[in-house]
Amino acid sequence: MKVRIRFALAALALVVAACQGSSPVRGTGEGKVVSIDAAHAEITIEHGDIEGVMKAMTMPFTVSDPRLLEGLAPGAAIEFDVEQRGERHFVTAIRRR
Ligand SMILES: [Cu+2]
Repeated sequence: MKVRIRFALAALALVVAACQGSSPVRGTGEGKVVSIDAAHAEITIEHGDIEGVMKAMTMPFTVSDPRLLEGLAPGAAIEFDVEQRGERHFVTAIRRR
């Protein structure tokens, strides 16, 4: 049992190291604003394929700066830059289409 836990911790440390060591993956997507949660600096976007980052889906993103959400409303067509850091995705720029 102890050996198994130690192995699991070692594997986890490797994954964490791999995530921190790699530079962030970036991409640009197009989509539609589904909802905005300014209090949590979060925007949910229905987006198309983002080459090198992810397939088409609807999902929430954290914005790197809450001011990016100013003047946006559900239904707005946007183009956005996304940055993947480890398991998390951040929107770093939003442009209206
Ligand atoms: Cu997505």
